[in-house]
Amino acid sequence: MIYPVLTAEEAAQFVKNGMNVGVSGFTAPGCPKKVPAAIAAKARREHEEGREFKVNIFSGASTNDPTDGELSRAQALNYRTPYQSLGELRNHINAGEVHYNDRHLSELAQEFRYGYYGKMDVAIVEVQSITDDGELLLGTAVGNTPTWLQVAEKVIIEINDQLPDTIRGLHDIYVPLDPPARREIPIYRASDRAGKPTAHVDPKKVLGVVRTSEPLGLVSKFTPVDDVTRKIGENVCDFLVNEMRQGRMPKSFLPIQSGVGNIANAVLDALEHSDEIPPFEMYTEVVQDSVLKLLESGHCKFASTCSMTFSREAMMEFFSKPELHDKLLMRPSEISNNPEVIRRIGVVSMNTAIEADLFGNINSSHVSGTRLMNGIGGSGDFTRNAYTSIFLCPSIKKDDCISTIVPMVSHVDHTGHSVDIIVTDQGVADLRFKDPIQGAEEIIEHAAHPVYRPLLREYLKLCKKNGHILMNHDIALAFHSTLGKTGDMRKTDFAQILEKLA
Ligand code: 0RQ
Repeated sequence: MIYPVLTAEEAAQFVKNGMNVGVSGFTAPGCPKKVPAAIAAKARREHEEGREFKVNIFSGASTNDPTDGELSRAQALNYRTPYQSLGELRNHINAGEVHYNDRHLSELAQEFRYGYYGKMDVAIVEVQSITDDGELLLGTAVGNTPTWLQVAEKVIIEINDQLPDTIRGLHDIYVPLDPPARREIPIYRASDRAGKPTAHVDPKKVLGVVRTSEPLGLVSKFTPVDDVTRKIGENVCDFLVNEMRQGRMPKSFLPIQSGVGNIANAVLDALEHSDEIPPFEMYTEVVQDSVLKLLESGHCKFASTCSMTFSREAMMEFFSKPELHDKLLMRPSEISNNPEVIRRIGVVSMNTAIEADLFGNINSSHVSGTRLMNGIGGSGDFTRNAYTSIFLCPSIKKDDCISTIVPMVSHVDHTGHSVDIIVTDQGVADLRFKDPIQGAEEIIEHAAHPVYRPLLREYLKLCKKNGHILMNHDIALAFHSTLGKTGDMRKTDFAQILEKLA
């Protein structure tokens, strides 16, 4: 091997205060595991000696504890984009200590190539192997790595010896040309391969290789399906079956995008157990253990993804079953979440909302409109371009104190124009072929919890009928202000608020 072998500490010495640093991976899989923590340790030393040390981190999506965790604990993050989901980093962002820019995941790579962020100083990339002429076999996620390898001035490689040879062939690396030279992306089915099985880097840019031996996969956090999530899953399944019966969904079905977490698991579980949903493909950004089960049972014929977000056990199982390996491809986020492909192949999107309002607007990212939870992730990429866009959430939270259906969302991530269906444990609100007022009535009757329906109906009555959309500026956010003051949205008293203002 022509590249110098470095310790993580030696590699971290190349990273200086204020640098733009790209990291491989998408969610925890595929992220570098040793160098980011060594950068955090360097930051601590610099701070102790009274020197500034912060970096800007560009990733595929959320990362891992050595990256977002260690760097935020070391106060070493200045700017972070496009997504995060780690509690400690979230706290630093909400305290105003880290500049976080929540972006559509499909767009960051091209935005970097367009020059929006200046130069990328260093990329840190986990791989299975690298050849002397710069062919890289990537790990268990792709993220924005192919673009980082193109744009970064220098590259640090982590070779993880736990990544098996059998990962070869699971990647589809395709980077579009930029406008005005861009052509169509040649993917016409979820299973089409558009690019090459390996990524490439100019060997002259490689500062060195750090050898690691880090376990693959996540420590299991099994969240069992409960009564509420089971009901949401069943409602989604009934909706999709009806779409097929009505001829709005082809009998052969369409590819599915599904987010992460227990609601997504419950939906996939319901689809698996339906007698009427045929085997389907997935065109999605992350696959978790439930998808491995579907691939094994044949209910999922193929999964196109950006990341294998499997538990350790599921990861071992996947690599021990070569017969599954031609049923999965990992692509760069710019392709796994690509609007052109999503619209062409007719992806049915399913994402979880924090809250939805009576006009179909969705808040995916900011609790009570201010506190960042995670970010929009890929939900916007899929929602805006889906064949049918579905949002899912329990109708109430925290023992009835929170209604997820509110008069007006406290923060907007997806506007009602992009949202077709809202599913809760109460039912399915179908916003298609309705004007905003008809949509609001549909949402109250079919998605809101019965405890909150009278309040929501009262809100509509208190809106002045002076336009296309109903709105009462004085009480539109009263659910949220009441939650803030009393901890219980049920205590919302519209009449009292209006009386005080009168
Ligand atoms: O607070 O932790 O203090 O109890 O917010 O709520 O119900 O645990 O959230 O794990 O189901 O995730 C939307 C965040 C849902 C997720 C979201 C409070 C609640 C709790 C978290 P506590 P839950 P879930 C695919 C596409 C955006 C990204 C996306 C997400 C905490 O699905 O990040 O779609 N989505 N990506 O109590 C006040 C409300 C609230 C509320 C929740 N209405 N009002 N507080 N909370 N709703 C994946 C990728 O892109 C990788």
